[in-house]
Amino acid sequence: MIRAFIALPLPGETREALAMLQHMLPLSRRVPPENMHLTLAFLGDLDDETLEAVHDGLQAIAAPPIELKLAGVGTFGGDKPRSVHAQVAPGPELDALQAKVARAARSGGAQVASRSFVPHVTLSRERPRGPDLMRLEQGGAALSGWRAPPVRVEEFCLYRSDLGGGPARYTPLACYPLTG
Ligand code: 2AM
Repeated sequence: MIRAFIALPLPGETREALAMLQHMLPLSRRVPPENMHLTLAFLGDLDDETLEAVHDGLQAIAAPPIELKLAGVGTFGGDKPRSVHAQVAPGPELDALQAKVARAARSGGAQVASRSFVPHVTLSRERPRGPDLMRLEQGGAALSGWRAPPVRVEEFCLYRSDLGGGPARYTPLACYPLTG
């Protein structure tokens, strides 16, 4: 079985801007910049046949490039945040791409959660506590005006995720051009 997900890769300049943002916040266990991405669909463990069917579906997607605007800092988990992320401005092209990707993955036999899509780039998956949480709230508020230079992303990729022993390792299995 292969643990897989579909994401937009981020250009180096965006990952550098995000790494600087990480250092302005009281984060532990930062996501390494080379691992940063914008998840479109998490697929979980797939057998080879399903992976192949998902790949075929993704190859057939026609969609335009995405103009990504990263702006502001957020957390998931309400009063007890469990992760910290850079927010991504929502947009119709991004929503449409995510819907196509999720549909293709489901048609291929993968189970994709149907919860609503909140585009983001995870900066830390550690639960911030006590003083760190307070500093994060203050820092996050102070950085609500944070922006990365807008970028154009011209492909999306199917990734394999290997966990265990330190940070996850993400390997692109295939990338698909956004030229539609
Ligand atoms: P994230 O973008 O919020 O960090 C690869 O593991 C990506 O898939 C991660 O970036 C993570 O989302 C997402 N992911 C991992 N496990 C998940 C799960 N159980 N449900 C939904 N998304 C998950």
